[in-house]
Amino acid sequence: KKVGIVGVPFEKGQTKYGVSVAPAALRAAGLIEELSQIEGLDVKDYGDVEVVGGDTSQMVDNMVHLQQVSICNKKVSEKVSQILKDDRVAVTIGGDHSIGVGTVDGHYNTNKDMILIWVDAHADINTNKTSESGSVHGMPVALLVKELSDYWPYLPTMDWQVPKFSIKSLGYMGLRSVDPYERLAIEKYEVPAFAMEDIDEHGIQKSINHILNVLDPCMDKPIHVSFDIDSLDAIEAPSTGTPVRGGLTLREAICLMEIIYSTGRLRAIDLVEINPALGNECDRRRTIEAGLCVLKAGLGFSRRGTAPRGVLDL
Ligand code: DIR
Ligand code: MN
Ligand code: MN
Ligand code: MN
Repeated sequence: KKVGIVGVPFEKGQTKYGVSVAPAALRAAGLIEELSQIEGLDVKDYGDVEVVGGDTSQMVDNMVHLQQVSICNKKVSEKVSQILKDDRVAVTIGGDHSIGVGTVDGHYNTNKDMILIWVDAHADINTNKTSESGSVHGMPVALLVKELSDYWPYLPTMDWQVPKFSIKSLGYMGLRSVDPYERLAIEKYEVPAFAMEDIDEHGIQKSINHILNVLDPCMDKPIHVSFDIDSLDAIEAPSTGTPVRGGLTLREAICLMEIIYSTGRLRAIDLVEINPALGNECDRRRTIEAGLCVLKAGLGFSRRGTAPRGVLDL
């Protein structure tokens, strides 16, 4: 089992300072060492994608820092493709969620039959016409899916990215803050979406298994998980830009990642929106630790340790 790690210190997809510090903060917290301790896992650190400036004038209505987002995502896409071609699971550490454009584009270019699980409090499927914030981190899914390409104006500098990924290969987990037009898109395309009350009703295992079954009934497609740390409850992950209470527990998130890992087809993980500049030292540590737990669960770490298996005779 082999994994490649790349950091993307990018924060122009939203407005708060600090989410660009997350790759360094996770490395300082022992990211590479912790993952290397997973039995049989070969870890290669690809370093960080270089983030440069760009034209800051608003080129497209209600779409802030489009050029910087575009320049960065092109590099992210190429890097993710390279890691996958090196036969490694691609783990991308953000940065804000606008980098999901690059990670999914890079994965799609390598595996055309990939499916995408978006784990998030938010649906991130606004266009510049439906967004109330103008922040691109609320738009990556809408940029990626071909079914919504007609709803965008021409986006200068984004020519490298042609939306080819189908919304039929997308599923959501953890939703609880969805904007009206986002809901419209989810309903129109019948995207399998498990909001928090659905997860309450069915439990985390049945919920994720249902999504996997809908998107990939033959159980042979490569899986991409784009994990926004704000899918977790704000108590579990306070250091994030747009926290929403009432989210996943860390145990549910670990269970979710373990189930996806156990398919043997998890090929890419994004971990985004950790903002070490928000909150106090305790908040910061808790959030980073939660992120590490999520990654480890997705890469084969077993919580069981040497504990015996609980057997239930029925
Ligand atoms: C909101 C918030 N739906 C927007 N999105 C966030 O700006 O489009 N995504 N925070 O992670
Ligand atoms: Mn997000
Ligand atoms: Mn979010
Ligand atoms: Mn959103």
